[in-house]
Formats: sequence, structure tokens, C-alpha cells
Amino acid sequence: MKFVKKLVMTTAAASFAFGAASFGATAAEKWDMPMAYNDGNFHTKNGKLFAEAVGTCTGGELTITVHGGGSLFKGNEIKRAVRTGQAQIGERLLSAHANENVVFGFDSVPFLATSFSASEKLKKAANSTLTDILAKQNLVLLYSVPWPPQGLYFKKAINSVSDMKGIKFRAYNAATARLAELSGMLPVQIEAAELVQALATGVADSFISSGSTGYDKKVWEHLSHFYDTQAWLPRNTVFANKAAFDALPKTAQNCLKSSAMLAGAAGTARSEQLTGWYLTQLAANGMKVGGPGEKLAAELKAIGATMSAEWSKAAGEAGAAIVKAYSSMK
Ligand code: PCA
Repeated sequence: MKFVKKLVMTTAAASFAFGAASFGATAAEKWDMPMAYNDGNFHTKNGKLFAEAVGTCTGGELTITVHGGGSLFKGNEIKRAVRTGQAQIGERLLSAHANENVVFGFDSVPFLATSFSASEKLKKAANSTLTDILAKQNLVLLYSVPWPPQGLYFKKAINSVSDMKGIKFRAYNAATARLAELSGMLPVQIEAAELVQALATGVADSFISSGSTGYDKKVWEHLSHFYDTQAWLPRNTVFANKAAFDALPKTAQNCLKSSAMLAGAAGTARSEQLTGWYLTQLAANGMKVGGPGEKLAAELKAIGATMSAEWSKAAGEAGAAIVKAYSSMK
């Protein structure tokens, strides 16, 4: 907090020192921040707090308007929009872009990091690699926040992988599609914004996600079982267009970075705090919520091992470096 206050004061002091001239010369910068998830979602709320903090820190020299729920750009359009400067900053589930670079899927390797503390370590292990990959794509990495641990949603009790055979499964990235394939299900890629529609029309009858998305989408209206498999904690990542970032005064760049640090920490704490609450809400609305049975858990672990091996192979040296750095932190 102290750091931010100091930054605000420095910015304010600078404005005073240069007086009206500097205000006349540089109009306040306005940025748009598309986010894919609904306004009530904790990531979106956290993004709005981040935007507010940047506004305060820069004394209004940089104002960021958050557009939630995919209202400005849809989830799968956000990264390209920020790369090309159509939006100056945005949030995206980076693992959905693992087809561009396998490393983007580092947070969706089953059972590699299954708790909040492990997820934090994995993030740190991946940080410099991810920063470099994004920089080559004209993007500045600002912060990321994990979703609560991922569990499986179904319309019926599932005791083993063979019970999943032939079920239509909504996937949100390459890892979730592969999980479906390896368990005999039929994957279909669907953004969270279209999830309810897909469940209501029978395009999908199951998916893997957090209690957060199950709660946001009231999935108890369509599904009945949640298995808390705690398979991984995928991240939403906030990044800025590099040219837009570089064009800002140093003070504003520092405001973005310090506010990002706070938003990353605050969002992560909020995600952890809400994890249990979301599951209580699923149960309160009639869903059967619990851990997977022994057989199912063991079979999922085996599928996870296959997927880990596949990811490591595909991610090559960069992937190996992340896993090595992560293991050394344990
Ligand atoms: N919710 C997002 C991604 C991971 C999660 O928990 C979704 O289902 O689209």
C-alpha cells in the first residue's frame, strides 16, 4: 500500500511541478480493457478494481474502461485485439491459445499444480518464459489470477472413466479437449459466455471448470453432479499492447505495474477465499458435490500422467525449464 501511495504522491507532485503546461500538452490517455467473463465474476470485479487503482495512481492521466462479459471483444478475440492495438489492454485465459505456443498451456497440465500455493509457484516458474513469449507478440504481461481448482460437471453419477463414454463435453482449451478424448467423451470448444446455451440445447452435457463458473452460470439448472477433482488451476492473464505501454510516461507505466502487482495478489486471495463458498452454493442449489471415487480418481490420474508427458514433449526446452524451476521450489 505504501508503495502505491508514494507513487500517487510522486505523480501528483509531478503534475504540480509542470503545472498547466503539461496538462495542456498531454491529454489524458483512455484505454479499453475487454474481459470475457460476466460482470459479477470475481476476475471481472478484480479487473475493475485494478482499473480504478490505475486511475487513482496516475491522477486520472490514464483511465481504463473495463468491458466485461465479452461485450467489446469475445474471449477468443481478446488476445488478437490487444496485439493489434484495437484494445490497449485485456484479459484472457491464455491456455486457450496453446495452439499458438504450447507454453501457454503450462497452467492446465493435470495434477501438476493443484493448490493455490502450488499454482503460485508454477506461475513464478513460468514468469520469465511467458513474459518473453508475450513480448514477441507485442504484449506486456501485467498480472494473472487463477480460477479455483477444476472439477467435472455431469448429468449423472460417474464412478469410472467408462461411465463417461460418448458424453458431449464442453472444452475451453486444448487440454480440456484432450482430457475428453482420452476419457472417451466428445469435446466441443465453447467459451464460457456460450456455456448456458450449450447446456440448454444439448450441445454439451458435461464440462470441467471451477465452482466459480458453475455458480456464475447456475449450471444446477441443467446438471446434477460436481466431482471436485482439483485437476489444475487455470489462469486469466492481463496484458497490455506493448506499443501503447511504451508510449506512456514512466510514471503511468509504474502505476500499471504496481497496480498489477496488487491486483494479482488481491485476485488470487479472493479466488482462494471463494473456492469453498462456490461449492456450498452448488450443493445448496441441489447438486451432488464431492470428491471423485477411488476408481475414477485413479483413472483420471493415469490420464493426467499421459497428458503431462504429452505436454512436456510438445513444450520442449521451454516447458522443461518451467517444470524444473517449479520442482526446485517445492
Ligand atoms: N472457468 C472458465 C475457465 C476455467 C474456469 O474455472 C471456463 O469454464 O470457461
